[in-house]
Amino acid sequence: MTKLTDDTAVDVYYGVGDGTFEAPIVIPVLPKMRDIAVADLDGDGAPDIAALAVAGTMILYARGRTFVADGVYRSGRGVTEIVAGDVDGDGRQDIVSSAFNALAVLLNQCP
Ligand SMILES: [Ca+2]
Ligand SMILES: [Ca+2]
Repeated sequence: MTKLTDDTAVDVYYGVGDGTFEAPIVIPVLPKMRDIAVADLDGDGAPDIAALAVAGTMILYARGRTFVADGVYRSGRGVTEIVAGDVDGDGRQDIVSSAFNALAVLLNQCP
């Protein structure tokens, strides 16, 4: 489970299994973050994070109980929201973000 703390970090709360959560893991992201999407982007079964910020979309892959950044992709001016879904029907989760007057589509190329 994730929650935006401010515009520079994402908090991840792992569930204990009884309706409560462990202390959050704080993950620094690009400044002026606007939205996040959670999906398994590399197909390993663990949910990853795509964080949309003014400077672009930052991909963070889950590795155990931490997240590893793997690049920033341009997303357009005036970004607002981001979602994950299989846009091209190949079985891999893609990313779509909205900006002032455009959509950015990141087609997942993970093998
Ligand atoms: Ca994953
Ligand atoms: Ca896809």
